Amino acid sequence: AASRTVSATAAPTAVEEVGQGDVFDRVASLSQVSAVLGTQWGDEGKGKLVDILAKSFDVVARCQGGSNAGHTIYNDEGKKFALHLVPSGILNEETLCVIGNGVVVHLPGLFQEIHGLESNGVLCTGRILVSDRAHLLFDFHQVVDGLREAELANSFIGTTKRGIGPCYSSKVIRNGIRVCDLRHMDTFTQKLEILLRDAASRFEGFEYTTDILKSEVEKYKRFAERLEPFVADTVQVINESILQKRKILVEGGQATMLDIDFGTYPFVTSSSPSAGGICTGLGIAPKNLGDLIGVVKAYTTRVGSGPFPTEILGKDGDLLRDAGREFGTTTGRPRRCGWLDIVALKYCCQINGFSSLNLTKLDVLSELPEIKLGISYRQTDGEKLKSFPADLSLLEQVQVDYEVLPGWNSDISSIRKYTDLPLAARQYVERIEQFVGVPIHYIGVGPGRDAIICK
Ligand code: 2SA
Ligand code: GDP
Ligand code: MG
Repeated sequence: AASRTVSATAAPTAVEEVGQGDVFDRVASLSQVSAVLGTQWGDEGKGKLVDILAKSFDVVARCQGGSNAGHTIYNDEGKKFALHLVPSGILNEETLCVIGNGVVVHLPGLFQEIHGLESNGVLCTGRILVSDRAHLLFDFHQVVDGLREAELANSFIGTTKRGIGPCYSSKVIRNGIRVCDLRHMDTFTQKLEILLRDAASRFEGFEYTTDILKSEVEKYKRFAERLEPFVADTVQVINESILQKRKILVEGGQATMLDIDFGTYPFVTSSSPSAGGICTGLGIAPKNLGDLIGVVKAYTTRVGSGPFPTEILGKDGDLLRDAGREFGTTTGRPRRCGWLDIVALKYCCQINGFSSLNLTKLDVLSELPEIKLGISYRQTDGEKLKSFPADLSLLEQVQVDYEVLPGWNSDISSIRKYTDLPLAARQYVERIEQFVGVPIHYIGVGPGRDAIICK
């Protein structure tokens, strides 16, 4: 492919009132229970949209995942916050933040995050609730995550090593420890001993002694006390809020292509980042779900291993990574970059039934002379695939058909009205809408809170 020049985007600026009226009008009309979900392989910019929408919601809730998530948001002064477990509504003082039953909670990480926020003037106590049904993720889960990855050698998944898979494994095999277990330290100790012994018998490199158990239990006795004011029956809180007509925004972590069922298994995370995870991870009945907003990056990134049909390898991929500052929010890993994959996006829209989309990082494409959309997959014999394949050996070999669109060659980061976007940028947006059949209501043109266009 021809080499392209792309440059870094402007740093976020403070909120400008100009042009924001449209955003607030649109946001105010969202359903009582709405959700923001990732549509690709994560890092689409979910955190930014949740932070913007939070102003119009009473509650922001996470339903799955854990501190593998990295959601980057900026306050009005342009100060950056990277959130992992704390919902992205936390910068809006009026918002109650809920960590639902479907989330796996690493308490040392949660307290560190809360400390970081509070030392930056963001009040957390009394504003964050943690489900008593959520599973606890221990340091040993993180060790096991690393040992499993090492054991996989060249076929490693590329996890964040935050212990996510091992913790959900405990949950599903039914020997996990939940937040409510912190109220019974005797049974907590017995349960933890079983988990640690189990890990030691499975992994040669895993050390277990009674002293290790004792010190972990002592640590958790202190955590239990600290956590108590945050613990709640969030299923009750959420459903009571629904009855009281309070507005609830669900914040997805990761994305559908990393979903344990729908993603590129086994190169996925261990939870359900798609629509189903909202119901199972918070106890919200399907009939109460309203607007589901899918967040789509204007190109694709993926961090970790696994097939990526529209990946741009070499120098051009590096240029896109630099322009979009595509490095992991949690691990700092460089993200793999590629063109927008319409086949995967259509599959994702089918699964989630989005009411609208937020196209993000359109500004990052500004200096490309031409932009490609991956519109269909062909097998090696030339036959077109009808849907996104389950079989990775097939997916790894597909040839992608591209539609090539002209670039717009101008900086769009300060544009706030859809009609002010260059024609080629609007054509790109509208072509995506045509392909997927879901309207794009929001367009991101920069990382700052104000850098959003309503369509
Ligand atoms: P895990 O740790 O078991 O959930 O990893 C399994 C796969 O899921 C991917 N995954 C992610 N992909 C993108 N972003 C994520 N969050 C961080 C971020 C990632 C980071 O915001 O940048 O900092 O590296 C995230 N979390 C999990 C992971 O890469 C594996 O492919
Ligand atoms: P999330 O995990 O989906 O919340 O996304 P991340 O925070 O991991 O990664 C998205 C990155 O893109 C963050 O650094 C955001 O600040 C940034 N970002 C979000 N929207 C835009 C946008 O429209 N333009 C640009 N240039 N950056 C954006
Ligand atoms: Mg992220």
